[in-house]
Amino acid sequence: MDFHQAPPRLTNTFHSDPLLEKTLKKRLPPDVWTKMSAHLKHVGELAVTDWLTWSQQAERELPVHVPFDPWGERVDQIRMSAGWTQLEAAAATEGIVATAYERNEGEWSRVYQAALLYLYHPSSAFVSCPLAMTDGAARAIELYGDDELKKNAFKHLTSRDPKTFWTSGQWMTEKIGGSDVSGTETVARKSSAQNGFDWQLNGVKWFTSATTSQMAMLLARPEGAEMGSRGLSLFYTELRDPNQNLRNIEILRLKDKLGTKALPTAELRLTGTPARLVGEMGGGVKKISSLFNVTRVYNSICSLGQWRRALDLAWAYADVRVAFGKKLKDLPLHRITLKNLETDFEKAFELTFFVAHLLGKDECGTATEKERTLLRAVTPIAKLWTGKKCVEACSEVVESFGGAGYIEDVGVAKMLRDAQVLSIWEGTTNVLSLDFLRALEKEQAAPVLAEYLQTEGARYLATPKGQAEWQEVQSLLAQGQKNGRDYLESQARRLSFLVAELIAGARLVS
Ligand code: MFK
Repeated sequence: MDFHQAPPRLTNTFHSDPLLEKTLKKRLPPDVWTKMSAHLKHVGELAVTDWLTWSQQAERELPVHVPFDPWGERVDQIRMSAGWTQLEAAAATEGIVATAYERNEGEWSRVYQAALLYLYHPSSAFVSCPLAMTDGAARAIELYGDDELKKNAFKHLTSRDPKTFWTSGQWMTEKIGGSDVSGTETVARKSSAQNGFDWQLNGVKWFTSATTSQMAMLLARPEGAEMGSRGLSLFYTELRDPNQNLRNIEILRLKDKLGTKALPTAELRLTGTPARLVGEMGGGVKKISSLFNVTRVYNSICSLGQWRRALDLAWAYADVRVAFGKKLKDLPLHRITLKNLETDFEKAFELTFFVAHLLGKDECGTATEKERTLLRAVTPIAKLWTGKKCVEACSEVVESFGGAGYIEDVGVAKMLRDAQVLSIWEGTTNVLSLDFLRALEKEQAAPVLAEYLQTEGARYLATPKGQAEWQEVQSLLAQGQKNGRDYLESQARRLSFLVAELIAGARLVS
């Protein structure tokens, strides 16, 4: 009889994840954990049933750009699958963004949200991307928006009702630069409109993820403003009029990407697009950093979720695949290979949920000055470390399936392609390493990190690994002082990785 391989099967991803329960139960107040765990069980079930089905549909029925109607009228529609739409609605219903702003769990609200997102992301076909920008936009409005934005857009972004829920885009990248936005060519011209949208934008935005969103936050240079990034301001626009026609925006094309194919990423031309200024004129990069610091936390959580799913599949396969007379999970080298990925995963988990808690404390006003500095410094290193490690883990998981891993319809090859974006968007590994240096220099984060490690992390620093990492950090900083800025920059990635390992190690043994 023909041999048929049993496929790897997923079960409720809350129940199959003892680390999630163990870690959060240890750290959270019992009443918060009781409420949260009931919700997470429900969400863990959705992740292997409806959400999985919808995400598979969204991956099969990819976005289509329809530039013209049959009669030559420019329409610029993006057709999305029903699966994508259902996943967006589910995100609203489960409160994936709302949880962070209702703040019913006080400073733990972001941890609650992080756990929801962690379970949602791997079955979301990257609807998690618009959610990240939606959340970031809500934060930027909370900090800088006027009453109108707070009364209107903010309510939509944080709604639990799919009918009123909006997602937001974040348009920074232009042809001239993605990491370096100083050359931004989009120009904002004052208009005489009386409805608050008293600016018109002209320019091309080169990568705009989730172009189906209802609104966007973007950078543009008001006419006459200085060149360089200091001359940029933050703007808000609503993409469509009440008839669902784009407001002076042309969709030039959808991007043909390595992964995240279900996510509509487009090039846009703005041709007098009506916009509102957010906050005072100028300081656009500073203002939008409140948005991208949130999306960077999302990126860490989604890296973690993606990594967990890859490992779940690898273990499930190791449980059904037999080679050399044993299940793969009983082959010592196979087993240790997967276990090593779990060790790094535990560290990434600790680091990510630590950042989520700091963010929640900051937003609820319970963070101390030192905790705010820690948040500023740890956000970029958590993002860069989890993003990079997730790619490594997904690659290893593809290999753990042998030749089957390389075959498209098995599904893990897609996970590797998708993972690659996690170390690129929202700041590449190098850009974030330099952002970590920015935090050390501008916010004087080094003594705060040192104090944290020497107190909360004392047990880890006493281990040979912790000691070696700490000594190397001190030596790099000392050499940086001696050899100058270029040297320090050349070591920024190493420094960031070491500090990520140190904080994660400290959390793991605390
Ligand atoms: C699944 C998860 C989903 C994730 C969603 C994905 C959707 C992706 C779609 C995208 O939009 S991807 C594009 C994202 N683009 C980036 O992340 C930009 C990457 N480049 C950087 O981060 C550069 O470092 C930066 C653009 C910020 C450099 O700009 P500048 O103007 O040359 O930096 P400068 O002069 O050092 O900083 C200007 C101000 O911002 C300073 O404040 P002051 O005005 O008070 O002096 C900085 O301190 C502040 N600043 C910069 N980065 C900051 C920050 N403040 C807080 N946090 C930060 N991270």
